[in-house]
Amino acid sequence: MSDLILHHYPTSPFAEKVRLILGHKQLAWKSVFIPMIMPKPDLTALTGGYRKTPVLQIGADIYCDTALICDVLEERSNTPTLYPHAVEGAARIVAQWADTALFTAAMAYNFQPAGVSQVFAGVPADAVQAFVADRAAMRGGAARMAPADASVTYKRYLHHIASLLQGQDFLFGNQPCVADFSVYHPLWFTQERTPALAGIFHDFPSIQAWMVRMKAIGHGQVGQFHAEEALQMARCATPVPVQNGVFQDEHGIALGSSVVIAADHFGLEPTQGELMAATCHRYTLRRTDDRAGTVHVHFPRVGFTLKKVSP
Ligand SMILES: N[C@@H](CCC(=O)N[C@@H](CS)C(=O)NCC(=O)O)C(=O)O
Repeated sequence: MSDLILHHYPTSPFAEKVRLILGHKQLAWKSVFIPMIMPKPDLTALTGGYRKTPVLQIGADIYCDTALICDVLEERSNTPTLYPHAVEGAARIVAQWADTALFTAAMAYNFQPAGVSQVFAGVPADAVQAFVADRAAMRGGAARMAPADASVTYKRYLHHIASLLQGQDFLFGNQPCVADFSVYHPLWFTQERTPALAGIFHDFPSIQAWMVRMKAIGHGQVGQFHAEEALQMARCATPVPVQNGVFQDEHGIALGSSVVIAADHFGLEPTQGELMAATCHRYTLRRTDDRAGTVHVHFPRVGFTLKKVSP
């Protein structure tokens, strides 16, 4: 029985990134569906506040953000690898660009009126309003990029992606790496959720062919699971002990301090706990919850802020 539990919902692009990586690595996993908007009481019982999608749970260890989830899945199985040695730096940088700049432009393009009417077809008006308000709050009230600007930007980015695909099946060679999964997920949303807008791909046959290859990877072996079962798994498990000698102090905050970690943009819900580790890659907090028991919640360092809680 697999111990990998993905908390996600079907239409989440970032979740699609991880689902395909699980398929690519042929890792069996359990699927727990979470709500698309707040409140998400079962998820935040595990994370302590972080609410974004997806979250990976392994027993009493909770991994936030897909950049970290990719590293954890690579540690679990490095064949096939997400980080081919010769291109690792470039692949990570393209992945980070895709998860931020490309995602922002693509989703602003996808959420123009023709896309919105497809995404919300058949959804009651009050649920649409609740979704719009939830995402506006996550953006701190900032408007999305205007559709015309998003369209121009998305097209320029598609040109860059097409140039990477010249003469090869995937962005950095003939096997997919982390960059392929990050670039694919915003385009997947356009293709699958807002097909009225998928004409943007017509001028890019190499991208269309690559998307067919990416989709064919599939989601691997998945079993359905319930949030209550996931919480019970956390309660019954013990977090993996953190390794010694992993402390890289950049903030002047000692291990054992009470701290708060939050994303540095879009969805700033904080998680509070005891700082257990701060490696060059990740932070680990320990926290105890009535429903989840004692868990370790892990975040990547890049993209997150760390602050000491004043006594
Ligand atoms: N940097 C995060 C971004 C995750 C993200 O923004 N996910 C979107 C869904 S695709 C989200 O959380 N939306 C709000 C929600 O699901 O509550 C990651 O890589 O995991």
